[in-house]
Amino acid sequence: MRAFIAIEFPKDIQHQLGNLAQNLRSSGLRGVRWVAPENIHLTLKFLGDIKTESVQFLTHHLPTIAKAYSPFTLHLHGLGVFPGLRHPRVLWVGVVAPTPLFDLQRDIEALTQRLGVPPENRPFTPHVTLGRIQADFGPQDQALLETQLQASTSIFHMSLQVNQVALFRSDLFPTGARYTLLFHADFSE
Ligand code: 2AM
Repeated sequence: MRAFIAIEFPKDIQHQLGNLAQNLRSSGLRGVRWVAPENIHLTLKFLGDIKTESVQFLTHHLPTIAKAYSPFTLHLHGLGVFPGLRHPRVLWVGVVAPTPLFDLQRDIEALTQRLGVPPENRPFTPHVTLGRIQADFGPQDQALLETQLQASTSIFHMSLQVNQVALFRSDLFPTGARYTLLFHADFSE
């Protein structure tokens, strides 16, 4: 099954981020495949296709990793694009995170390497994907996006408390991906 490890977002944050995407859409930005609000999350590790035994391994080991952490706060602030404004592919909301998020991601990376999941070849850059740029994204959209990115640092700021990490299954459909929560692994209180 196709799976990934992520920080699940509360409904109200997903809703606010969905509204943010809706505002960008209403400003006339076209050529973006928007992430459905209920799918908005922070990816820690994309696993690709994994076996049922690997899910069992994660069910056993992820809680041990999670227990070593205490709850922390994430701040969501500003918009950006990967890999850069000249050829944007992913439109994201920035994440300002404390050191434990990076430690957690590193621990998860080490755990999943034991399953044979290939390591990331780029440093972890926490972000929340809002939309993916499509082939019909034109020069007008490019100009509009540039303006929106410049304005974005002052338009919103959200915070959320993180106290668990989750394994999700991802099923791909012509209408888009559907994510199913497999389990949460809780931090220590
Ligand atoms: P993203 O948040 O950086 O876009 C679930 O599919 C998540 O896994 C996506 O939100 C995406 O993270 C990440 N993902 C999907 N396909 C991927 C791939 N081929 N390589 C790396 N990460 C991927």
